[in-house]
Amino acid sequence: MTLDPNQHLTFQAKFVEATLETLLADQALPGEQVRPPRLLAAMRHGALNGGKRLRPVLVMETANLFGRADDGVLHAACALELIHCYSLVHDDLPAMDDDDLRRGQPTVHKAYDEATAILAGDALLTLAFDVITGEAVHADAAVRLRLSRELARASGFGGMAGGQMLDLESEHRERTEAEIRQLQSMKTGALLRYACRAGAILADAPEADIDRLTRFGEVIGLAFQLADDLLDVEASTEAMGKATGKDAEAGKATLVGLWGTVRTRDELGQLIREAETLLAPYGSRAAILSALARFIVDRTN
Ligand code: GRG
Repeated sequence: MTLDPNQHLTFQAKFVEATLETLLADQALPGEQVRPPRLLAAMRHGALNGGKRLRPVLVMETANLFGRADDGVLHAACALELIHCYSLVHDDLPAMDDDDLRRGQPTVHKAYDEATAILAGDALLTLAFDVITGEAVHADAAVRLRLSRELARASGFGGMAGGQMLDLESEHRERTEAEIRQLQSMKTGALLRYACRAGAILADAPEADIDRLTRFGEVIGLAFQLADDLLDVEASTEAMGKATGKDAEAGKATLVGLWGTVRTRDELGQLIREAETLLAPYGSRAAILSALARFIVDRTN
């Protein structure tokens, strides 16, 4: 195992890809009738197109911190990635961000059509709940129920989808720092928070550790968003594999817009220090998680 977070992500992402492949096979499961080829192809386009797999790898590494690494963890991790992929497919639609490029490739509605992209997003979202409730995820049905409910709340109207609503309402409108923090902690932060929390729950960690990892997820969630806002201002479309400069174009208030890049980098430094303090009790066992937190801040796409 390597401590280079980039290489480690690439290594772990292969397991995520392989599991997503099997989940998105053309064979219908019991209770399903057929998986229509065009819908399946669009779902595969949205999910198997080279994402960094940061969220599932966070689930895997958090579970690993408490001694669990198996196929059930991988399935839970993939459930979260399916939700993330659905959100990107819908976010790219003309009615939302109207993007032609995602992960360096045509967005799903460009490669297929809008109706197919809407259905592909719906079906990825639904599949996530099929996967997270699978018996392999945890032997105890009560834990599977907890993970499922928390996933619904992280991604639904009080989480990611709600954050997207608040973000859409932000266009060409003044927002206070507290309002921006709130919408970002819902839109982007909720899934990253869930990733770290779910890993600890999957591994039956004590509640105090689940709380500690939840705070770690919140801290890296905010760091992820600040880094993303900086990249939107400073990085090229080629480096990002998607259009940049979109926030300013849409007149969206961001923390980088409020603070400027110098203060934003300073805040990022403080968040990384807090993340490291949270991981300190786990010593070298948390080296990968700590490296991933740094990667989030230093990433270039
Ligand atoms: C449509 C319900 C609904 C929600 C959309 C997350 C989101 C809400 C929209 C994405 C818009 C966006 C670009 C937000 C910035 C942060 C973000 C989620 C970036 C993409 O995540 P990465 O960098 O992407 O982890 P990869 O491609 O590596 O998976």
